[in-house]
Amino acid sequence: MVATFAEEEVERVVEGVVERGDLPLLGQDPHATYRLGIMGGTFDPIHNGHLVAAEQAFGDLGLDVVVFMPAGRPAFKLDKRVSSGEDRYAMTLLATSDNPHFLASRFEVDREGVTYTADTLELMRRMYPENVELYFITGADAIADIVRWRDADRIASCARLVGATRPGYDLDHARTTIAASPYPFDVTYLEVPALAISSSYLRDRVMGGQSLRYLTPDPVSGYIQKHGLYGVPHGRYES
Ligand code: DND
Repeated sequence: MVATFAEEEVERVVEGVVERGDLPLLGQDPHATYRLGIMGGTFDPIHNGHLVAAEQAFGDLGLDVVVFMPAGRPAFKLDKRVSSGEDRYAMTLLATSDNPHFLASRFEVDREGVTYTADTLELMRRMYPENVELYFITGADAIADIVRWRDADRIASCARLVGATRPGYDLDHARTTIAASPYPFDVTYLEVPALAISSSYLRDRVMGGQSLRYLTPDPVSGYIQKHGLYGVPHGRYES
């Protein structure tokens, strides 16, 4: 693995994680293998498409747990208006709280500066023992792009990838792009029930005063209303 963080930096991060307790404790039995899923996203807001993709990965790959990790300052959205990390983390926590094998993590939200996936995965790879395998879950669209993400070679050396189908995205394109890449990506592709939902669609509905029911868990809709996110029309409070 190409390491970029000094040992002291990794130790400092581990201390923070232990203090917050929001990453799972895995790897205790040296004779067992553990599988940790990481679902990275902007989650602005989180929706049922994200949840279904993660649940499918959990079942199909025999994961022990899936950690939802809202991006702190997403590298690729620096020019866009994104809700605060606190709001996106709170919505992620609400959306995942009733599923015993889902966790929401502040790992990226609490990190200063731009949050790159390669940094997250290197830190996690170095925090967990070797018997904990990391699986980074993304939509198929993101899989095709990943070769252009910062330090894609470091991503390939730290984690396996899980590419979930997403309506409108062609798996062949993702497969060809990955096969042509010089980096040793290990990708498992998953067929996920097609949910043609996107965060931008949800934001547009909120702006238009339309319900989010059945698109995202109700507590997330309630949070959006209470906190006036995405231009919720004033004077209304309903899910
Ligand atoms: P998005 O903004 O696409 O997340 O970010 C996905 C992850 O990529 C984050 O962890 C970013 O930090 C990382 N990233 C992107 C670009 C560059 C770099 C890192 C870098 O380090 O250089 P969304 O909240 O929009 O979506 C989250 C995931 O869910 C995505 O993988 C998306 O494809 C997927 N998704 C669906 N999957 C199945 N059915 C649906 C979906 N809607 C979104 N309906």
